[in-house]
Amino acid sequence: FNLVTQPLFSQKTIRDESQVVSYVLPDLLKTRSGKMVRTKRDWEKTRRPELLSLFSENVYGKTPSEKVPMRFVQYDADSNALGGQAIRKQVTVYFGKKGERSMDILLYFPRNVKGSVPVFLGLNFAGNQVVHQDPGITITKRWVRDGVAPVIVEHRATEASRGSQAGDWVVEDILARGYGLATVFCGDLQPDRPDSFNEGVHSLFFKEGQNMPQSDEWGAIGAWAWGLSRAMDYLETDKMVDATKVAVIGHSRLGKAALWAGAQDQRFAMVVSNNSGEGGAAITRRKFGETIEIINKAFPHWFSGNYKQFGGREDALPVDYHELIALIAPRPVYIASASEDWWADPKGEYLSGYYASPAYALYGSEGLSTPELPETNRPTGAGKIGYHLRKGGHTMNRYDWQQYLHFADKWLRR
Ligand code: GTR
Repeated sequence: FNLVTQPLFSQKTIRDESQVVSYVLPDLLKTRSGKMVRTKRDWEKTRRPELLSLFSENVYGKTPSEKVPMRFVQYDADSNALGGQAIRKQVTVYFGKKGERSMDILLYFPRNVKGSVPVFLGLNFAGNQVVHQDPGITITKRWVRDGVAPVIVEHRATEASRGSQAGDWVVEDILARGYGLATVFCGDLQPDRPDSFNEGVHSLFFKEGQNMPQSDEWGAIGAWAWGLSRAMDYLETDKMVDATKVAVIGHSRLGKAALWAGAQDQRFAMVVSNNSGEGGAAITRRKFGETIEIINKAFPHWFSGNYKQFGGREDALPVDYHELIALIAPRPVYIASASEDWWADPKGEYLSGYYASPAYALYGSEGLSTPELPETNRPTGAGKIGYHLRKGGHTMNRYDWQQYLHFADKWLRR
């Protein structure tokens, strides 16, 4: 299934490499005060926290640090799911003193594996029921954005939406390789529209009388990333999960959220960005495909208010997205693009991995060694940064998962 990713505005966008004008990236290893980072200690003490706050203040908005009360209620268990291949659980996580907000986590574990397993955790676009036909999955009753999945009627998921994005998740393949899968509907955290800040987790943190985030506070991507960390809080309590081996994954807008979650929360042992594009893995100074101006107009609620200042002024942004990838160091990160997905700027996604490599080098880890984009369907990266350019369009599919599982075998299993 392909999400529609056509430009919504007539603003000129670049879709031809020859039109990319030269740009200067912020120096990954130079602090704001002009000092060069030479050791992992400098990185961890100075530059990493500095980059995290620059991304918070200028891009995604600040994630609240206060803890909210949480309660986990498992309401479903099937030890013989998916024709006997899986154990399924569903857990509601209630947030707030009175459980004012909640999210449902759907979990599958391979039935034939003893002990705890590594898990892939990712948000989905239209309710947990889209990931598999399994009749046991609760269909979300929440508001769903138009265009993000088939068979959504008047913003509600229908019975026919069950399994409608199974091709993005390939649950059986994941289980067969000995991994578990955990997924949450992003709309449980914040519905994907600009006027929904009162309906999502933002409202748990609003001050008296507040109903919108301040310009330096988090947007929807921040809330989705926060939800991934709260799902991690749950995973740490589940004996079937090896919480030291959780890979956070996401496609497109939810790939942006996965990267931001992985950057902030070092409990995630691996991060996967599938076609995350602008505001995700892509170098924004290239202005290729989607730009800051376009994304802020189309999705004003995704980023902080402050990010709006950088529309058409990419060079003024104190960070670029290689620094987001670097925040994941030294943990393994996989970035994937698709050959027809020019809107997400495949080359810019690749380059952010390449330019993040010096942060990995501080740990003696290898990143990407050449600025040349590899050919289609030739996964690359012998070190902790993996990359492939899949042939085809903007989606996540079995080919992508095969590479992620392989990469996870290599880095999470050893
Ligand atoms: C597009 C948007 C992209 C990407 C995509 C998606 O419309 O321009 O940034 O996030 O949606 O989520 O599929």
